[in-house]
Amino acid sequence: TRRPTPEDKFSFGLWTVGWTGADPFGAATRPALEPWEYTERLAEIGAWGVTFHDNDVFPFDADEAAKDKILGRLKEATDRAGLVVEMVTTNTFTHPVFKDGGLTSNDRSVRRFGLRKVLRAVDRAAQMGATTFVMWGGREGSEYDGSKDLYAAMERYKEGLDTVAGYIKSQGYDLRIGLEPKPNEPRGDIFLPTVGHALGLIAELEHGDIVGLNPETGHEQMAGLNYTHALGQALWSGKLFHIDLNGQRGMKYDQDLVFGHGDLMSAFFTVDLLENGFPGYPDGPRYTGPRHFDYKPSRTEYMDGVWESAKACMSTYIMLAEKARAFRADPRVQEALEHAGVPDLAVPTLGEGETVEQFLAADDGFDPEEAAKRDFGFVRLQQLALEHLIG
Ligand code: 3MF
Ligand code: MG
Ligand code: MG
Ligand code: MG
Repeated sequence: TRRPTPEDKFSFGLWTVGWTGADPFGAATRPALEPWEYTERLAEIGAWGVTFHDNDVFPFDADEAAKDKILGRLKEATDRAGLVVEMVTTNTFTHPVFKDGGLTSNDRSVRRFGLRKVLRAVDRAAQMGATTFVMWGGREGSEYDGSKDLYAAMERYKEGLDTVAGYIKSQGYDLRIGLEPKPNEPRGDIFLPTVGHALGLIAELEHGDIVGLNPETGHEQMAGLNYTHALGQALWSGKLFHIDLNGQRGMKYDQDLVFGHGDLMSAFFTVDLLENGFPGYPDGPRYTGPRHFDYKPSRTEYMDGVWESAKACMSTYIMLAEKARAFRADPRVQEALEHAGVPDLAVPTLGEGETVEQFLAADDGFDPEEAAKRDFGFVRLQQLALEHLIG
């Protein structure tokens, strides 16, 4: 595979390569490096950007002077390495104070503290030149349904998001918010469990125009859902602001495997959508943002494995992009797509100017028994995709 270049727009969370392997059952298996040590290496292996949580780089209790110092040093390092800080996010899940949530804790004093923490991180995101501010509400949720007034929880979530989005506008920051849905873990059930739920809440916001999504591969798949479909609907809604690519094998804990090391066929069509867009809409919505990885180098690996796994994410993406291009260009595939009726789905069901009355009165001479005999050839199409994928 060719080497990644900045044009690929690959980016990594500092918490990904920076994960030391500490999990609920075991201690860290690797040392922690300084933030600038990670950024230097990421630039060397061909990344274009980095992202971080406030507390990936400065401690929870850092004062403003300490934040200035550490962020200044990080900015220097990323500038020197030619890296973009494309996204910044807030950690409202690690500290015990957030055990019942940040924006939706039952404790109002915690909500006020949490919202301030988010707003301060927004300032820092703008200062670092980020254009996306991700909000993953990992502790917003419950284990026990009696513990939450679900109406109030949505009210508070909306209040929190509108406050943050309104603040971004009032400060004139060039930032958009990306909500990151996840069905569960660490809470038994997390609010905004899927892309669809998040789209529903965004539609109710006052400042929803700058609020969109940051869907993660594994998060949708943990709920048994189709990540590519989630991306498709978010794009259609004009809400695909950012992505978290990784790998997940089935409905279990959040595995954060290397991109492609989970459901490979699904990863192929994810990349196909990101690179080639919607086949019937060449001028339709396209995702042009960062190819951002939110994965974890497995705990079994030491430092070599950290960099090998980061390279693997990028090279998998590059290989899949090449294969997806070849798939779309293959005359056999074009023929199979025609046969499958894929282009026909882009044709409106009613005729141009056809009224519902005309439509009801029209006789199409349609024979459902004959139409039911159609062989769509979807399996052949899928097999061609598989041939390209493993060929
Ligand atoms: C958890 C996640 C998060 C989010 C991050 C915001 C720690 O499963 O995916 O990573 O991605 O908080 O980007
Ligand atoms: Mg995750
Ligand atoms: Mg994950
Ligand atoms: Mg994520």
